[in-house]
Amino acid sequence: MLKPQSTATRELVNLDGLWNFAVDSGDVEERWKAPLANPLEIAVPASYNDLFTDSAIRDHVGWVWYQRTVRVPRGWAGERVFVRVDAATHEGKVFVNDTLVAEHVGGYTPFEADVTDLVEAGAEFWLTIAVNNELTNTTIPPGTITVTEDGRRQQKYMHDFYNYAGLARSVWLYSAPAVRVDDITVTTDVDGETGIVGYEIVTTDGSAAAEVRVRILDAAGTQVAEASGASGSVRIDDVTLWQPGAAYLYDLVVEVLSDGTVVDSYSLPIGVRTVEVRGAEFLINGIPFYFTGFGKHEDSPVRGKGHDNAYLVHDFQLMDWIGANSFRTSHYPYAEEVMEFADRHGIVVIDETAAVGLNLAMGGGIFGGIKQATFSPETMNDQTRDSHAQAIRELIARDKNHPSVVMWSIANEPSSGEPGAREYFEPLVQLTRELDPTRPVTFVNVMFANHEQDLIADLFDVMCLNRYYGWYADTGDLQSAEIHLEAELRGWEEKYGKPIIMTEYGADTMPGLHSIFDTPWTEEYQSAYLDMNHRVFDRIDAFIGEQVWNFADFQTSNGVFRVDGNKKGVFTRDRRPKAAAHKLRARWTNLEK
Ligand code: BDP
Repeated sequence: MLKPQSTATRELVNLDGLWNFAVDSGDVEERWKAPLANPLEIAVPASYNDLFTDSAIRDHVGWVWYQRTVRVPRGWAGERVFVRVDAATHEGKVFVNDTLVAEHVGGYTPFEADVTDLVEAGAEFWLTIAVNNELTNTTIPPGTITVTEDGRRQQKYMHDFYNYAGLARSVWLYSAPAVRVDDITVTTDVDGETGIVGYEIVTTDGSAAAEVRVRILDAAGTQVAEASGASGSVRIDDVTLWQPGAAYLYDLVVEVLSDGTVVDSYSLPIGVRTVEVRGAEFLINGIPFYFTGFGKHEDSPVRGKGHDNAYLVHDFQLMDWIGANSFRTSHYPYAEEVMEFADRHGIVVIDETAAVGLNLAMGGGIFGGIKQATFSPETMNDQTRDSHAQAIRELIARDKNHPSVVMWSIANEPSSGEPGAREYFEPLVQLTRELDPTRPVTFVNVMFANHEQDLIADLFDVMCLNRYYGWYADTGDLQSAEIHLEAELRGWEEKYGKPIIMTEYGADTMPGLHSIFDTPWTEEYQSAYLDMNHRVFDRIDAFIGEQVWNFADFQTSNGVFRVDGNKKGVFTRDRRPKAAAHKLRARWTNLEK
């Protein structure tokens, strides 16, 4: 799915700003048909939860309403007009005046509607977006809604981060010609000094009367290749590769011509690079790559998951400062601006779906809840898997052309040692490979499904493990933790012989708390914990990467287990370094792998 852009044939209006807002109380029917009564004002983009002082809004389970007027630019007569929502978490309905124009389930991927027939160039219309935050056993991520004794609906979920909701990314109005580029898929390869760019263009012109022309421009804007036809491949002599830490982007300019005139043009930044898993190595452009960096979150004070370009720039600056060359989009697809930034700055991304919390074993075990089978007709079932398949389709459709994305992660910490896991995952792995045969596929394995218990790891290319020896196990005893961690990693290495990445390891740390002993929560303990992990990683040959949990402290669901959120950040929630940040910087800026 193409991100809207302004080109010679397309125009773009950003609809961010202050909108009217109301929580659905169930007492007004067809709310979109009139201006919201007594609305609040709300910022878009932002999660709505932390903006207001009313806990009834923060804890609301169900629909909320966003509304504003939009004027269609007067020059758009004769063009197709679209409303595009970058994300509505977790379900969205879009209304133009009285008409429902789009519905979408899945909180972290975009959707759009062609509203041409309902609007007029130069005139205003009412745009209403209803957003629902409910998670059930058939949504991705899953959750359950319970009703308290006094009748309040409560949302429960099996993931750690707070269930922020609303319009956390931009909303757009854009114009495009009727005959236009609808989709582009690019794959790249390298032959000596020559780059090979394979492309497939889908146009809206069913009759295929229009011609397609493709040109590649280098970073200076000089044309280096051209071709015609909706699919094919072109060669770039003396290619400059996209490399980790040394990004280089070409522009793939796609033009649709009708009777020799350009009727649409779209320009896609592309990077030429290869990715391959060979033995226990992860090769980017044929060179073994060692991942350093973090599992991140889209999370900041007040905005919740609201995309913010200031945090975007600052977070990447901090990653650069600390020597991180990569991150995982734990635990959902991030804003497209983040992916484009990674492309431009040579940061490597493991791109994850929102399939987090497919795990009822953990809830039953640790938190004392009722033990339920994760995979069963009443819990994660065929419908859950259908939603999961859709989440994979939409992630790949959106992110397939980003050179920074080197691997798909289709789930975080599912209950992969439970009966039914293999039946659930096998078709999803197959689907991912069909949709994108060029990138390795992984899932992120939970501590309770080690190499002896896990039932699905062999389906994947890279073993991504989350391990908390010294935190959730062997708490405060780093000597035992070191022995147990090494024993397990050797077990994985011997059993599968595939590359291993530690995608999560971390210790909650209260900034300012100190001790001369191995005392959990102190800044010294976080550093000692990381050192212990690193000693072990450096002893394992199949080890190809380390991503600390987490880049920054982040907000979690209500409950007694966290004090104001998860404190495993190497940076605080407002991005100040804890002592461990300096430790990591010393390691990662000197790492020879
Ligand atoms: C892992 C999860 C992650 C949590 C982390 C933790 O993947 O989302 O935040 O543990 O407990 O299980 O800190």
